[in-house]
Amino acid sequence: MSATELRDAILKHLEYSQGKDLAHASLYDMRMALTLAIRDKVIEPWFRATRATYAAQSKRVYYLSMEFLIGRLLEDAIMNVGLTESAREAVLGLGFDFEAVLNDEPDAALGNGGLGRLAACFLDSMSTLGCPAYGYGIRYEHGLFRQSFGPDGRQIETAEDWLRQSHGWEFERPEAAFRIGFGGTVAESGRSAVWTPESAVMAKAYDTPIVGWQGKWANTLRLWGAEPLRAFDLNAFNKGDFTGAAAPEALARTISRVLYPDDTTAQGKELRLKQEFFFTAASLRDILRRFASEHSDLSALSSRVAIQMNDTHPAIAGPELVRLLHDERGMEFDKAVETARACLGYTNHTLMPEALERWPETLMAQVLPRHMQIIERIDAGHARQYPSRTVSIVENGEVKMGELSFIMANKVNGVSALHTELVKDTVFAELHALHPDRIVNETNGVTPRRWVKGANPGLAGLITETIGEGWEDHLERLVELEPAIGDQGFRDRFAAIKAENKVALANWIGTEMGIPVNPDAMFDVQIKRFHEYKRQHLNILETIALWQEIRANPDAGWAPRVKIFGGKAAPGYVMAKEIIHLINNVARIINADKTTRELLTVVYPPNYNVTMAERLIPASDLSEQISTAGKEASGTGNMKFSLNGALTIGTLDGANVEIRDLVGAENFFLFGMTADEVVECRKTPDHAARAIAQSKRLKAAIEMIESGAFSHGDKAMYRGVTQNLRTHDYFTVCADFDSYWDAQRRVDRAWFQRDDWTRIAALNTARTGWFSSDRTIKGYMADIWKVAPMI
Ligand code: Z15
Repeated sequence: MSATELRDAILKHLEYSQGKDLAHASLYDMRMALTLAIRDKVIEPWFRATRATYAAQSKRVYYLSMEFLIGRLLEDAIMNVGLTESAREAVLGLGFDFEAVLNDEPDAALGNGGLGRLAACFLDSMSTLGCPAYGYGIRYEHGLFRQSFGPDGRQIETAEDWLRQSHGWEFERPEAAFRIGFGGTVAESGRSAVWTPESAVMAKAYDTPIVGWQGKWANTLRLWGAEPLRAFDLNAFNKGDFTGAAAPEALARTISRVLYPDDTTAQGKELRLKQEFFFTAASLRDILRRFASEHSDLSALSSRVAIQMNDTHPAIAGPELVRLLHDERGMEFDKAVETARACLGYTNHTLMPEALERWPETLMAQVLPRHMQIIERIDAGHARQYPSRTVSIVENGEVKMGELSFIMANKVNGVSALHTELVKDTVFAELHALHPDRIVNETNGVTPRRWVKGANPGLAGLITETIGEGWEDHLERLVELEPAIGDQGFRDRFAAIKAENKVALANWIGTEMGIPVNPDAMFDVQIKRFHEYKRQHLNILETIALWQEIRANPDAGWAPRVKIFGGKAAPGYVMAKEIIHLINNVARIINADKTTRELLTVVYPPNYNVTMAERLIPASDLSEQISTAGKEASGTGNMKFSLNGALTIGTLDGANVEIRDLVGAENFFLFGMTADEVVECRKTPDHAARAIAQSKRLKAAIEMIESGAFSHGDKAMYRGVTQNLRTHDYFTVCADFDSYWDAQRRVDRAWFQRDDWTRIAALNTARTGWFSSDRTIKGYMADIWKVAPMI
């Protein structure tokens, strides 16, 4: 499509979809008109893909996820249908700034962090590979909260409102609606049971087409919105009860109202359980309806249907599918369990006990009485089949969703090599011994379309010039860059692109935050959710220690640094919020110190999201991946940084291990204890006190916080953080501090060998093509789903 044709399409949508002429079009009108014109281009491959799948009666993948952290869609879609140049020209020709039009789109923030972003990268890769697939989730009215900082530096949360404007990408499907019940009673009737729910809502489908690279294939993301069975109680209204008349509506809509803002911590809230059942049950009904339109023999279900449970959030899929097959379709119970298991896969994303979902048996029995019975029967069946087993699904009055998912899945996967081994050795050791072929590894990946080509067009251009076209969907080809890295000319180009990205980021920080930053300084970046295990406090302690040393010894050859933080804390996570507060106040004090101004700046832009990540990562020199070993299941930000030519300082945790193997140990700043050593260390009750006593820098940094230096003299302000470090320090910040400090000084030294730094940065890009989510999805297709690509 030429720029003129696209221009005509935009004008048509301006007029007929937005009801505006060009003279009166707002930025929003232009963005919507462009969105609809691009959406039109996606329809053709979307229909083609759907028809091809039906014609071949192919097995389909159903990816069930509570979260899809998509970000913006427009730029990505334009890139995938190959219209970037035409779109820029057309929009410019109509008198609008192309970047401003793209920036007008709100992020679709229907997720918290890594798990949700992974689901979004998987959608992109499934469409790129021609894997017939549906993403299923919830159409939250409010995505992840917006973060701002109060004048004192505390996190403030406000409701996010992405659906205030029309969405543009989605199609409402009023005909695809299912009634989803809750509560009520169960009546035995012969061999099965009849569940009569006490209340019910409608799940209505909203479809967004997800187009793959070069528009060869498109899949559907189907999100469910909750609606009342009857919108309005006219009787109540006629009696003058206006609030009561609208009550059924408000109640039903609550279910899809808001994303729970917790990442890697489970909140045992009834509404959350209802959300989980709501979208899982609607999706299963949709899947069975689609199957029944093509086949009649339900025992063949698993040859046509692969359902992936993204964490335990959709774990009720096991019992619900058994209920649908047994209670509602008359399949014998054990066969229903077998059939369901043959369809289901379960991805585990964490070993941390606080993230593993458990529901009180009483709550489960109250919200889903029939499912509770089925769960107990599954549990008893497993016990009968494996008499030696000691694990069970229901234990101490709780339903353990991890065990349920494991037992109801035919494959269970971890998300990095290390994590998968730990899954086998720790949380699921006994179940692994009983089912030794069930656990497989699928190391996470990221889509290179969004995270390299879209976010870093300069680097993408250099890659294409050097190794030719076609690397975007064959990212392993990045190794072909390696010979070029020996050329001074290539390295200079690589360095110049990084420098340009840094200037752009420095300008953005200047305008957004009013903080001047030197684009020639090292950009040292830690962006991720705030959690103690991710150890942002280790980073800020090192920052304080560094500041002190620079003041004491200004000419010791410090590498000038800009420390950049980004990320949100769950609103109820007191310790994480205290760390945010601390970082903001350390930044305030350090940035005001004129004597260190040239060498150290701390910036923490509020409201980190996918769009901000796209801005920060291409401009980063150093990637902070400093979690306590054994705690970060994989990490995916770590992969984005490496691909964009940042060097990593990190622990042997999650996918860091695989990154280091690929880029070479000599090109990775390793520090800290291993996962085994962390476990050992905790056996010494005063490990933290000992570490503090042994490290004058750590001691001084903690004491400085305790002196009130960052809290206007208030010595108690950060006691939550400092006391925890001194007495408990489960995440071994203190024990790893000196090792981290030393690694940072190795980073300083490396920074001054600038050409060698560039060489290593380019090696990071060249050697990490394996982290494309295309490789990950090929693994899922071959090992778990047994689905063949259609293109
Ligand atoms: C989440 O974002 C992750 C794990 C969870 O259990 C929950 Cl509830 C949310 C993250 C992991 O922390 C991260 O290491 C991993 O890369 C990501 O999932 C995707 O697998």
